[in-house]
Amino acid sequence: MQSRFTGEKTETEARNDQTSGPRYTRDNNVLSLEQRKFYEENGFLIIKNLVSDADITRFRNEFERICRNEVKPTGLRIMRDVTIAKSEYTLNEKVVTKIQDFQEDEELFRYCTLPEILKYVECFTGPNIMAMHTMLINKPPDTGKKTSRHPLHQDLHYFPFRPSNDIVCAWTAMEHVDRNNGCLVVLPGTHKGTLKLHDYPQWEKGVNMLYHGIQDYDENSERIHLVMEKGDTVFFHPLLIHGSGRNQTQGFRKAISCHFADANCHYIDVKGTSQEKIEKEVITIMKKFQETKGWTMKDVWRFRARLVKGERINL
Ligand SMILES: O=C(O)CCC(=O)C(=O)O
Repeated sequence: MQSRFTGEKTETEARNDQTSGPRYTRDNNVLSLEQRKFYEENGFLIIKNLVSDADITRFRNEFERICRNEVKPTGLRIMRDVTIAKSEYTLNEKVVTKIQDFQEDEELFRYCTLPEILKYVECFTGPNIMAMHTMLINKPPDTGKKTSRHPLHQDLHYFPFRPSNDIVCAWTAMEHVDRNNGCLVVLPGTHKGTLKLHDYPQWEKGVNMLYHGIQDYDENSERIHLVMEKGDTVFFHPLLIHGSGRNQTQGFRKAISCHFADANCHYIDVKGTSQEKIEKEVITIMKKFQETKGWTMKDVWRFRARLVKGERINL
C-alpha cells in the first residue's frame, strides 16, 4: 500500500501492513511496553490523575457560564435531553446534556492543548495533531425514562476521515464516575473489528438526538465499566464499542473530551456507505445552528478542526 500523496508508505501504512507487532501505538518513550500492549489488545488505556483539579474547576466554571448564556462561542452546539428538550426553554445547567464543538471557546479549548494530554495523544497520532471534535458531557439524572443512557456505538461512525488507527479520543472524568452515575462502558478488543451498522435504538421513551447505536453486537461480549476519579483520562480507539449507562444519582455527571487525529489523515466520501445517513442528519442539524448552506460533511469538519501540535497537513 502506498501513500496517495508521496507515493511512499506512510508510517501508518507500514504499521497497518505488519502482520505482527504494534498497530495502534507508536514508540515515543511515553508509554511503557505494558501500556502499549494493553492498548493494542483492548483499544483503551486509562491514565490516572492526568488533568489537575484547578483545570477541571476552570472547565466547569466556563460550562456554567455557557449555560447561563454569558458566553456564546461561535459554532458551539448545545444539546438537551429528549425528555426535557421541549418542555423547558430557559437555558440552564439542568437542561443541557452536552455541549459540542467548543473549538472557539478559548477556556474550554485549553483542554485540547494541555501538554499532559498531548503527550499521550502523540503515542496514537504521531507528532502532527489535529483536534477534530470536542464535547463536554453533562449526563443528567435519569428521569425514569432511561434516556440518559448512551447506546453502544463506535465513534468512527461519525467521522469522515481515516485511517482509524491514527485517531484517538481523550475523555477526562470531571468527578468520580462509576455505574451509579453512568460511567463509560467498553467492549475490550472491539477496536480490532470493522465499522458496524448504526441507527437509533428502539427505546420506548425516546432517544437523544444523534445517539445512534450498533444494531448487532455480541450480547455475550465482555463489558468493562470504567470507574474513574476526577482528572483520570481514558484514551480510546474510534472503533472501540462503548457507551454509558443511566445516571441513577441526583448529580449531573460531567466529562470533557476531544477526538484527535494525525494531520496526515484524509477525508473520505461517505456516499454509499453506512455513514451516509449520519452525514445527512449532521448537515441538517448544522443548518439550524449556523449559516452552512451547501456545506458537505468535509466542510463541516474543516470548520471544526484545529491544529494543536506540529503541522496542518490534510485535515
Ligand atoms: O460520556 C458519555 O456518557 C458517553 C460519551 C460518548 O460516548 C459519546 O459522546 O460519543
